[in-house]
Amino acid sequence: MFETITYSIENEVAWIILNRPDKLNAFTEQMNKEITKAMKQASSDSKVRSIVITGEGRAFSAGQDLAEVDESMDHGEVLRTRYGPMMKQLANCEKPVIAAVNGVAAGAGFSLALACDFRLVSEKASFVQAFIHVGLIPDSGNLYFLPKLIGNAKALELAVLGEKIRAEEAKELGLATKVISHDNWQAEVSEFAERLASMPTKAIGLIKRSIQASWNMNYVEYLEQEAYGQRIAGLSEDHKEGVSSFVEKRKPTFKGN
Ligand code: T3D
Repeated sequence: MFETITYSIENEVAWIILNRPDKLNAFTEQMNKEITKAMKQASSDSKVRSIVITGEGRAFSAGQDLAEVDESMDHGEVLRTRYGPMMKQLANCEKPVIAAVNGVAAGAGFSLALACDFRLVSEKASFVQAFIHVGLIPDSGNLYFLPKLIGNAKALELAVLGEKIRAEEAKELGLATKVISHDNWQAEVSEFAERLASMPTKAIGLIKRSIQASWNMNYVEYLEQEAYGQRIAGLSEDHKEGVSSFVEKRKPTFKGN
């Protein structure tokens, strides 16, 4: 069904694995489309409660496949028709999305990791704003997320200088949720993703929406948005289960509804 990625579900976690390891999982048009389709599938599948995006081999993704780039390319159109739909599909996802950054994340590969909700970073991983080295600006939402995460000055520094950021520095900057040693990589990523998959899925979606909404609202508008979100969360089965389990002094079993 997919050629440039693999897609599988295990323990309510959807795994989207970028699968062009000999090209460091660089994006082709087909790969953009397949990631968009896989994200759509995972978002709408009720059996999926968290999503992991990672790379096969030694890289997360080296960004746009430069072998595909030629002078006739309208870069604005490429963003509108290929990267934009992929990033919007990710932004619209109500489930938690983890970038499991197993190796280098460069150019639009860095952007993809930034658009996820969590970044689990291997001790072998690195981030590169490679765009400047090919005379482009960071794209695919990169400069939308990066200043919010690490501040304007540092975002500008990374974007202009294009230097490689190693895992520990990424953690210090606030880019990484957690740095994971190579030996424990698969086990810790699975454990984190499964932990998210066992949480109140609707509340997580509403937390994502609330944070997104807060960027475009004043405080009073936000309080109304919050009341709307809390009403929906308060109607969920997981809310009932959370309260009952507390009163009954037992561990809750959340089912995502
Ligand atoms: O129109 C638009 O606007 C499109 C959107 C663009 C967004 C972008 O992403 S622009 C930025 C594109 N990406 C880059 O410029 C990164 C290019 N790659 C690198 O700088 C380095 O490869 C890395 C820093 C990522 C990793 O370095 P290293 O030393 O670990 O690996 P390497 O030896 O450079 O690469 C290994 C192989 O992967 C190599 O192929 P070979 O020689 O073994 O056959 C290399 O050519 C290939 N590769 C790496 N990156 C890309 C790539 N092939 C195609 N496209 C790549 N981006």
